[in-house]
Amino acid sequence: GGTEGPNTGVVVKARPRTRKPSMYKVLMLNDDYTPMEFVVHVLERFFSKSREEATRIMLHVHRRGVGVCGVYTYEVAEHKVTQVMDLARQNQHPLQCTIEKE
Ligand code: TYC
Repeated sequence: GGTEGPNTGVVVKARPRTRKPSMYKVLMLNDDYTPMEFVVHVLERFFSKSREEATRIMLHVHRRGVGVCGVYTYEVAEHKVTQVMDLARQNQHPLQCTIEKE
């Protein structure tokens, strides 16, 4: 603050502390029917992954059952899930996506 001690004429700006938002993982779940190429497309389109990274994540989910697509604030994570589920439904794929707090 600028009010304590002898007045130096120096004004020190208050720096209000901000809170970091909670972050949320968007998880992709494996299933037996969604084509691998569709999952790669989803990861490229909605999670801005390169073809190589998207393929790596898809294969991880295929082998392990679940994988992280990305980490976002709640609103963004929720929007990603909605976009993925909408496109999957339109294409009649059972692909499931969910959110988990970090
Ligand atoms: N297991 C699917 C198949 O063999 C591929 C797949 C991968 C599906 C990842 C969903 O999140 C998924 N066609």
